[in-house]
Amino acid sequence: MPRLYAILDAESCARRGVSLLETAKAWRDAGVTLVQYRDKVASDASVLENAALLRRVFEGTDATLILNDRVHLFAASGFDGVHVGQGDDAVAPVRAVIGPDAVLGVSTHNPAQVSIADGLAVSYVAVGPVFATLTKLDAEPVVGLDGVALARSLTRKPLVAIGGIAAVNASSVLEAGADSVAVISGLLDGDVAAFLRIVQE
Ligand code: TZP
Ligand code: MG
Repeated sequence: MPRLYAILDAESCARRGVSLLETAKAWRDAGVTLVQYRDKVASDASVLENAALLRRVFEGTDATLILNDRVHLFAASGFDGVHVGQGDDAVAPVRAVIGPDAVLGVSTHNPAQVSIADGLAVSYVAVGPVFATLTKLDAEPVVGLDGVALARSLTRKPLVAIGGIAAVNASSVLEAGADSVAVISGLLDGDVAAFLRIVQE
């Protein structure tokens, strides 16, 4: 699994006045190979429209494209997988909808949720928020680096850490046991190429 899991969050882009597609192109050009498209507010039609444009941006690369929620749009999106949270559809029915080969990720926020996710048909387990974040206003309490290490001890599935991760702390998160760092603000407010270099060191 790539060490950088870039989350292209429509609201975060809009808040900064940057274009979703131009951001995607910059990430592609920098060598990002795992991208989640997250859009909590747009209509299904506009999510599908953006999904098609994003597919085109990454055409010819080996990038993996993941849709946040909107499981019902998975087939039409042409993406490689979906990511669901604890409050979203339960994992088993999602797996049934998307099929055995699609990537499926689930968010967890505490050890009990990690252990449960470990026994489910998910491709990876996300844990967080690791650090405080302004991106998700309803985020659960921070789990810290200790929470990442504990999650690591509870699952052998690929572990993705999320929440408040930036170039300055990404290495510590990987050292705590994460296979990959999922990042929203840290990529929009920083240098993507530099971020990639840091996590690949
Ligand atoms: N889930 C837990 S924290 C978070 C999500 C979606 C937001 C992460 O955003 P950022 O800007 O990388 O802290
Ligand atoms: Mg969700």
